[in-house]
Amino acid sequence: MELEKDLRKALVQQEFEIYYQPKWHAALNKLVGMEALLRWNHPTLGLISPTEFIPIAEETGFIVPITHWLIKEVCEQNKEWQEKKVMNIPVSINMSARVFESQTLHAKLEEALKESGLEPRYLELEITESIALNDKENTIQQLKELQALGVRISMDDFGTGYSSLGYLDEMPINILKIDQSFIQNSSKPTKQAIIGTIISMANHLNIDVVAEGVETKEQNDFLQSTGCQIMQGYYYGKPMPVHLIGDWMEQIY
Ligand code: G
Ligand code: G
Ligand code: MN
Ligand code: NA
Repeated sequence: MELEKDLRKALVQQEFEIYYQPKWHAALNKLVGMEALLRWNHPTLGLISPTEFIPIAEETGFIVPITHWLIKEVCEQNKEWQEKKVMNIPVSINMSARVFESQTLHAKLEEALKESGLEPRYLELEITESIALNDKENTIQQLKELQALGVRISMDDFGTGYSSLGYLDEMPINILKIDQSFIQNSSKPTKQAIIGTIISMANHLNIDVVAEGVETKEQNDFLQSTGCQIMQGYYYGKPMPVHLIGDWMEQIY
């Protein structure tokens, strides 16, 4: 397949770009994090969405070197933001199961942190519920080793997978991101009930909650009144390239 062939060369040809999407604390009214989201500037097809190329990268295994590159870039970028006093916040990276299972993740993280000089608490890993299903004990052990490095673990797209509520208690995670499908239907009483339950459970388990896909003031206000303070979504900011972040900050602060 054509895309697969091109994907093989994309890393060397420096066709990937990292966009960053803000996470905003509604009550404190300040930036509290960024999520790194991969973009592919294809030489002839233009900008290709990760929903198109991530599945191919996962099947072929290219996702492993791509993510290693991403980790290094994000650590360096975040360190630079700190040194230039642009911002002082954790940045998260999405982890495919394939990368998590590759057994090289721990070493790559350690290396990128050391070489960049970034403190580990400024790096977060977003995993999904699917990651843990195969071998739960092993997953728990691996997550603990990553946390021992000092990075924080976030459960992405929460509520869309197969995990039970008990799973949350067993998994060593620090942050839970409520999937945007709940947020975007949060005018519906049933979705409101689910969101409320997720937030209160997370609060009891001492897990931070982030709402994903917040697009409107109504959604923001409902989430805040239900006990969720950290918002991510178009209402606050879209994923953007590094050179546009300065403008966004001037406009929002
Ligand atoms: O930014 P959107 O930005 O279009 O991302 C689409 C999907 O691709 C999301 O599910 C997001 O988590 C995923 N994605 C974006 N960047 C990465 C990445 O670097 N690694 C992995 N595994 N998934 C990513
Ligand atoms: O799977 P993950 O949660 O990592 O993917 C995030 C995806 O959601 C990215 O594609 C990102 O561009 C998209 N996204 C972020 N905020 C919003 C939003 O407010 N509305 C919609 N529709 N998509 C969003
Ligand atoms: Mn994510
Ligand atoms: Na998500």
